[in-house]
Amino acid sequence: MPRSQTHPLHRHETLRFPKDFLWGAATSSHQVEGWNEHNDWWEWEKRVGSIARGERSGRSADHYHHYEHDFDLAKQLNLGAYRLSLEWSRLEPHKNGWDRHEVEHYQNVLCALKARGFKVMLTLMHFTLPQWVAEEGGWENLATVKYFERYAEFAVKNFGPYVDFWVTVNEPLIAVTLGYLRGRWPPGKKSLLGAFQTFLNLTRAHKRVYHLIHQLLDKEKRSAVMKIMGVGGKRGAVCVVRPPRQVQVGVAHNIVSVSAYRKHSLVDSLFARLSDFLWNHLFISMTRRTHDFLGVNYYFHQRLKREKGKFFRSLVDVYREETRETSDIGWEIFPQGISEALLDLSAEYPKIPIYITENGIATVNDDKRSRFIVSYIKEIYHAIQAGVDVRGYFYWSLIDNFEWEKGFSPRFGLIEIDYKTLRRRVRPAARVYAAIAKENGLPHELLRFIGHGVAPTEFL
Ligand code: IFM
Repeated sequence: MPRSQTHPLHRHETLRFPKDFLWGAATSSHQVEGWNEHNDWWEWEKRVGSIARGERSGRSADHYHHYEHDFDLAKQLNLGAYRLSLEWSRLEPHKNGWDRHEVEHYQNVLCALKARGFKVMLTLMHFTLPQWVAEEGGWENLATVKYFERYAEFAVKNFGPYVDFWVTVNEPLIAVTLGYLRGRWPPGKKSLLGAFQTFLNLTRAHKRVYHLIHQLLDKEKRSAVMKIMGVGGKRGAVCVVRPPRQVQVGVAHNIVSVSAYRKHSLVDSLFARLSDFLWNHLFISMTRRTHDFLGVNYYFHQRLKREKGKFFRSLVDVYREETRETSDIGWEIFPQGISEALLDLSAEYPKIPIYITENGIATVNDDKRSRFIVSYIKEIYHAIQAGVDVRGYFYWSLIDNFEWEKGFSPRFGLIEIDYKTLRRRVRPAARVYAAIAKENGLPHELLRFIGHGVAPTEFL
């Protein structure tokens, strides 16, 4: 259907999203908490040349101590959902050595979210592993799947009732590619075999933990878990927790919109299809029937071109159209890619609801961030109008954070962190996003500005 029929932009209306659509933001433990001394990244950061400018995560945004303030700010921005990750290495810093103090910390964090009325999406593994797991071979080792299951069970028993959505693993293919093919992330390998084993073990881990969470939390079982936690008793009284009616488990999958660099080249098209299959579909099809929702982390649009003698590089290297705007870290801004990716996913998995578990931009230019937010959300609106069942959007990230090997300079946050003073400052683009969340849609006034190169922030 032509867009003009479905989206009457000329009618000066808000482009409304479905009722109950979730507007949220996301973070991950290692990137914001500070002092995650017991994980593999902490060790990795000590190596010369591993992180830009020799930076280390250190105290980061010290979210560990500022979480209440950060959640207050998220609330002021009208957000209704929050995605965060547990740091496994805090909970189990040594093999079988669970840390009760950290359990209490995360209970307080989750309680603080619930007390402010947020829907909670909790990720179990957002790239980092406890150092002891890494020393035993990390994801290449089949035993890690068992350790991960044990940790997941511990998490469900201690945090179950606070959680609305469980994400088992964040971006499994990024972990495989950067850690085992490119050697840029821990464990710093370039090994096809290692990549393959890691990929298989991540699929196993997801599947097992999916079933485990359902076994422990599906209605008929969960009273036992609630009892263990004492919800409704002393601890439960601190924040009233009403466990979700239905437990929902999925992954946060890095989805790439892929096209051929040379439109009429059959070889480029074949490469694009293969790359699309590997990036977007392989993991989901190997873990079929273990996704209550599809979590989509969307950042990349790739144009692929085959280069002679470089089979693998041809599958992953990106060719940009020089004229396109990019973020501060060179990622192309290509809003229509997100609607294309959503349409494609929904055609393949029509019955599974989708949450955008991450989408955001690294920039110090907040006009650009505002236009980014409006234009990507507008594309999501188009996808919904075309029938895609998208139920939520989590901007990455609530606050500035440690961007892995790129260190602290990429600024993704709705809220700026001054790393010297730890002061928080709400960026203008956050106000744009807050207006969208408040309206549950895109007010026409905001739409007028994108496309004219004028910042919506001027309007607000
Ligand atoms: O910061 C990361 C996050 O950890 C995973 N998804 C992509 C983000 C931006 O690179």
